[in-house]
Order: sequence, then structure tokens, then C-alpha cells
Amino acid sequence: MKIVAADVIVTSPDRNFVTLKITTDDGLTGLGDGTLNGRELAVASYLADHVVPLLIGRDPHRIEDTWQFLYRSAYWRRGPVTMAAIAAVDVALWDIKAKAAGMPLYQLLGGASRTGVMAYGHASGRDIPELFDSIRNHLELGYRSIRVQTSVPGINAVYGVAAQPGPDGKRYDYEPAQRTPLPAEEDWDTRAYLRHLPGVFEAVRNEFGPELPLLHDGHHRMTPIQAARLGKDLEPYDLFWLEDCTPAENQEALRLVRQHTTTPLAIGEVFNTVWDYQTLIREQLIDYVRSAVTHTGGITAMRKLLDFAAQYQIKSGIHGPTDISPVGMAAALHLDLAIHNFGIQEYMQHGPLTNEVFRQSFTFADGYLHPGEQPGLGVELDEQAAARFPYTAAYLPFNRLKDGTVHDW
Ligand code: CS2
Ligand code: MG
Repeated sequence: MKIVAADVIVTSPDRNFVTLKITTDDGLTGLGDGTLNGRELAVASYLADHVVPLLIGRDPHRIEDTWQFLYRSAYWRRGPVTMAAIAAVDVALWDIKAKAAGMPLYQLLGGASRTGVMAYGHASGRDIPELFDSIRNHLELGYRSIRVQTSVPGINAVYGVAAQPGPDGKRYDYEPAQRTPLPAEEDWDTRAYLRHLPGVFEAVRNEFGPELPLLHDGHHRMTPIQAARLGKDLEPYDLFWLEDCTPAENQEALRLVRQHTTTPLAIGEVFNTVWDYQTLIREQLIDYVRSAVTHTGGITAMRKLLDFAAQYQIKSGIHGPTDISPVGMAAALHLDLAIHNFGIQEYMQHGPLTNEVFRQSFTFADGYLHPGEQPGLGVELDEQAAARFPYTAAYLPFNRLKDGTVHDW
């Protein structure tokens, strides 16, 4: 079998997506997600201008060899653009191999290790009553684990609060990247946030009881000592995890957090390779690996990363926001079902136009996702529908502190 075509499809139904479609001389096709929020065209160009010419004529079955070729022959390694491009190729090749084998991808990855994949959803509110309504709404949608994000008195716009309108007036939750000519500026005050959040979790526990798994995303905004304090203050509310509590380029920073709190820690959605985790995993400084298949070199690299994490009893918590396309989500679900050290899967639901462009066979019921039994990934892309939604520039917001200093968003 030979690769005869590789097409980079950029579409923008509810938001921008970059998809690679590889076609073989046997007529098999495979899809891979290369979406990098706010920098989509960089990956599209990396693929179209540099990688596609290298794929034509290759044997699609040699996935590991192709991975190593793309990673090493580029000379310039790692980074979000390179690893998203490699991920798109890798996942498309696994889709083809599973289709050629006539089985859903998870079967090729060793078969199911569980009956379903526990998912968590995003509840949020500008105040407690709105938050409670959002949690109830997610429970009605079938979620059995809930991420809690709230507004903070004195701060105008906070990450993850669905109802706050974005600069274009639309609800925030469908997409944090706004279709505006420049990134929107938001404000932040960590001390106000640290004073406010424990009270929110106390209220949620009082209202919904001790069992409901609750998660929170600190979204990279605290210093290590502030993160240590928050982790400690939230201990009474038994969080499933506190995510991205501090920027982790300096992995050792988590030693200070770990010293002060037993709140489980999840990190990694902005990471791209196993190297970004070495100290975090080897020193047991995190409990969940948050990488996305799409941003970490695909199934081939993610499986190795999660196998490394398994040696330290660290589990998966794969990143699943709307800026991971249904192709990237499906890839995650096949891996989630097959690996042993599965923890939880993020599941932010895509919009109606996206579901028109990407026909998916994965299901969500009673809190659990399942990738389905279709051969391959189980996602097909309607290219005619995709063509109706041309790329539209969009940017994620950024933060400035009261004194004007740029801060992590
Ligand atoms: C977030 C993401 O889902 C999450 O955990 O951190 O929504 C993140 O803000 C976006 O993926 C950025 O593109
Ligand atoms: Mg996050």
C-alpha cells in the first residue's frame, strides 16, 4: 500500500479546525487533527508546505518509522506547531491501519480495558446561583464529573465562565478564541481569586454533597506558593484535581506545591513531548497527564508518555476542549479505552455546525464516552460542508494585571 494523496483541510464551522486527510492507492483514507488554537495556519502551512511532499509514496503501515522520520529529519524538534503536525500524520495513519484491519482503533491498541470512558464537563457561573444551575444542567446532560469555574468579584472577565459575554457579545463557553482582529485584553488579580474560590467549593459541596467528582482549572495563573496555598485551602472539598495551578516550564516549581498540599494535581495541556514531563513524573509531582493527542505527537507519542506515567501510578486526563476537533477527540477516546492507567477524559461538546462537518460515531451516555465500533477512528469529514466555512482569524484573550503587567491567561 502507498500514500497517493495528503490534503490539508482548514474549515471554520463553529471555530477553526485543521484536518489532514491521507489517501492510499487502495482507496483507504485516514484523518488527523492538527488544530492549534489561535495559530491554526502555522500548522496548516507546516503540513502543506513541508510535510505533505514527504508522505507521497510512503507505506502508510510504517507508523513508527514515519513518526521518527518526521521528528528527526526536521532537525528542529518539539514545540506546539511541529508536534501538532506530526500528530495529524500519526493519527491519520492509525486510522488507515485500523480500517485496513477492519477494526475500531482501540482494538489495535490492545482492546478495551473498561466498558466506557468517564468524562467531565464544564460548569460555571458569574455567581453561586448561576453556577448551581450550570452544575444541575450538566448533571441532566449526563455528566457524572464536573469542572467548576466562577467569576471573581473585582475581576471583569475570568477564564472558563460560560455566561460572560465575549468581546463579540456571544457567550464565552463555546469558544475562548474570539473572531476579533486582535486578542482581547482581560484583567486578573490572583489574591482576589485566592480569597474567593474556597468559599465557592464550600457552597458546591454543601449543595451537591461529598461524592460528586469536582475539578478546577487554575489556568496557569498562580505562583508556586500561591498554588500551594490554594491546594491546601481546597483540601476540605476533596477535589478530583486542581489543574495547571502554576506555569510548569520550570517543572521543579511543583516541588513547592507538592510540599504543601495533597490536592491532586493535573498538568500538561500546553506540553508537547514526554520531555516536558520528565521531572514532574519521575518525582511524582503530578497525578494526571493533561496532554492532548493532537498537541503531543499523536497516538504513537501519547502511548509512550502514558506508559512512562504508568510506572509512577500517574493517570491520564486527556485535554478535550472544543479546540480539539472531533478527530482529535476520537483519537483520545480510543486511547482512553485501551490504556490501563486511565483517569478521566475532558469533554466539551462541539457546536452544531462542527457536528455537520465531522460525522462522529463516538457516544456519550450516563457520564461515559465510548469511541464506537466503526473500523478506524469512527469519524468522517464532509468536505463539501467544510468548504462552506472558510477560515476566520481568531485569537485567545490575554491578561494584564492592575498595574498593566502582562500575565498568564
Ligand atoms: C482549558 C482549555 O479545557 C481546558 O482545560 O484549559 O479550554 C484551554 O483554555 C483552551 O484549550 C485554549 O485553547
Ligand atoms: Mg485547562
